[in-house]
Amino acid sequence: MTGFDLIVRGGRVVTPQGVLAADIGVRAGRIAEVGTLAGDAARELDAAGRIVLPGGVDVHCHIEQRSGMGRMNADTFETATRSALIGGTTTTISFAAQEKGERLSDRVADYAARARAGAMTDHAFHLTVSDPSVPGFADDLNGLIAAGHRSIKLFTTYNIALADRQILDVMAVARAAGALVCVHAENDALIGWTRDALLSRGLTRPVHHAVSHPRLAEIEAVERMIRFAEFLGTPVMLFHISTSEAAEAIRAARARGVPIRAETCPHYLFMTSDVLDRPGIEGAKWMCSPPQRTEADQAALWAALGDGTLDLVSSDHAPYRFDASGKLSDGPAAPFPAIANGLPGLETRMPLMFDALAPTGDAGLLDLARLTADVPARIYGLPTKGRIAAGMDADLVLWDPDRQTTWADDDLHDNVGYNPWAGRRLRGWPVTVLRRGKVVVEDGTLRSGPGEGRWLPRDAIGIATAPPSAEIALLEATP
Ligand code: DUC
Ligand code: ZN
Ligand code: ZN
Repeated sequence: MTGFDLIVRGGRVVTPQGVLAADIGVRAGRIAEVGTLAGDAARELDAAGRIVLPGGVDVHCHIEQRSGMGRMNADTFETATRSALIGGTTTTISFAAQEKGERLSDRVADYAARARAGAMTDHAFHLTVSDPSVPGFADDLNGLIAAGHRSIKLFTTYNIALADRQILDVMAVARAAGALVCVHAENDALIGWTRDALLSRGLTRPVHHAVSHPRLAEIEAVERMIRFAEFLGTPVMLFHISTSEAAEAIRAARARGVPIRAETCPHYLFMTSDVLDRPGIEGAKWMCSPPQRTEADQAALWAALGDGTLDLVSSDHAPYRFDASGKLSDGPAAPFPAIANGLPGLETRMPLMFDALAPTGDAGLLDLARLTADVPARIYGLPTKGRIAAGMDADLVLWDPDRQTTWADDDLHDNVGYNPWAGRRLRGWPVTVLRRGKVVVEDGTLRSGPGEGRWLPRDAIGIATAPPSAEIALLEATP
């Protein structure tokens, strides 16, 4: 069969086999063939001079969600996912966040309905568990996992933190049911103690937020979650790693076979905590948890991405406007604990990573596809996403490798109203974006509408369980 719906012709195509001069034939929304294609097509896209990458897969973004501090995101599914598409990301995993006392399945139904109406990206949800004491919780969770929601999010801090015992309970359910447990790992006591010590000394500005999240808070909680994963043999994903010591703990755990995976984010790779040190409350725009760290941490995180200690780069898109609806809801002189945490990142993740990695040649392009699309899709159980290969969804991004941009404060397409990367110069731009073979961004202009994205049920995650500790093995052998 030769006739294609679409041929993307003549690009440098980044495939798992290497960077190829090739055409891509698309049929019924899927990649039918990659190679030199003589056949005809209903439509052709000229990719000469373009680098063709798989659509970005952003597996950690907060969309239309109430935070643990009770603040509503600035973005709806429509505004967040339009900015994702324009930035070269075609698949998102955001959160269905249980609030205390409610059934998780009710909350999932609510998020699913809103995403179905608004999302332009293909999408899935992490199940955020904040209250496992709700009657019937384990049955509810098992039912949701069986229905295709195969990742769970837990916190060790904030007012939605679970106790260690509850974390173990959820990890045990996840192991048996085949789900991945994702953890925001920071020690709550170290943060609370340090925060109160700062406040009692009148140290309340955004720059003090970084001090209030000590490196040891991340290190301790990461080490504890590694031990929990090791004890039960449960696959665990550690979110937004920011310190060299945490990366080192993950490296050691992986070497002894613990089923641990981990991610970092652009704001840890390209920013330091200096971003918080601005006059007045301006630094609030850059406040996130964990906070940005040091240049030495940046180097350690890049090394960890290079040697496979860290698996992927997500955005942790957490959008709040710099006004009374968001960051400044407690006023323009709010102390740092009253300021919502998070930065927008759905639109900026791929261009930042392209700018950093593409100049290093084919190896850099392969790393780029691996860290931003392929590995995220494999880990989270999205078999048709993240790769340019026959049989995969035709989620393709045509990059102009030479186009230079300097970001301004008002040029993103989310609903946040500022760009934390304003002033940054970049080389490389996602000019054309296809989602399942449809052109959804054409030379920077959106050609998609609300509700065109599809929910992606997941049959299995991509990480095997590991043999548990001797004590658990004994328990499992005891009827
Ligand atoms: N930290 C989080 O854990 N989530 C959202 C944003 C942030 O800064
Ligand atoms: Zn987090
Ligand atoms: Zn997050």
